[in-house]
Amino acid sequence: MVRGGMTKIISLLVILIVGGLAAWWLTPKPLVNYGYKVVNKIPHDRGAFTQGLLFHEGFFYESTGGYGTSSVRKVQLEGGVVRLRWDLDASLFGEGLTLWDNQLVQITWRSRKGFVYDLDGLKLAREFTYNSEGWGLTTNGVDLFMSDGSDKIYVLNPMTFTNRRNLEVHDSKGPIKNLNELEYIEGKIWANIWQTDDLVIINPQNGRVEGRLSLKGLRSTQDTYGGEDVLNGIAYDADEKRIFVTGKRWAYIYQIELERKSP
Ligand SMILES: [Ca+2]
Repeated sequence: MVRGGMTKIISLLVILIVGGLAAWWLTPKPLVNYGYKVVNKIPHDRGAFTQGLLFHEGFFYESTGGYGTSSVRKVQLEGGVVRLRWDLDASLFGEGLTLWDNQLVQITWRSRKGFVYDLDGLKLAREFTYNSEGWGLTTNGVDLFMSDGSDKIYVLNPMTFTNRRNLEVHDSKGPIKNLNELEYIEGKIWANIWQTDDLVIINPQNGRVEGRLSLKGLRSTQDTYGGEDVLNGIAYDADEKRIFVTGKRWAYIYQIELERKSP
């Protein structure tokens, strides 16, 4: 009898613990709000209408937009000197940029045309097409993630550029639209929200926004900027865990550290 009673109690405890863990696991975690601290700033070409930014082995690689001003660039960290530059045809508007298998992949805004460059010398290796506007681009090394200004992130095969699945980016209040430049950082997708000072941190499995970073005040501390010259451009140095952000025609690329605000 005693043994039977103990078994029942243990069973009940196991059910309670497993149930509690399941409930905890399934309940959406509250969104974490972050502020920032500037720890370094690097000069940035005021002619660069930044649409894509990444960091690799001591250099930034940058895609710039505008008709007649679109390019892909290799930019030195020290002093922000542009070391290599490939200009796009004036009919094309450069957008997101990522590095996959030692090649740079660049998309364009409305022409549904993308380009692959050899990292060495920024030589054009091949072109590809896709079926949406192109805004931001990043990778986790397995998939490409592409935004188009909506709340969707297209998950693409990096070799064929065909669609594997879509993420619908949302928080507890609904869809998050205007997703722009992207960066894959420590298992999450970071995205600029066009025309705002906010970045969102997205779960790449389900599209849920898990964090929001306000960069309010970052650009007002520097030169004045035109209406289009919004925050855009996130790069991550995975080796030294450095986060860099900039904007279109901004005077600086900022290295920042996050400060958790709430909860
Ligand atoms: Ca980026």
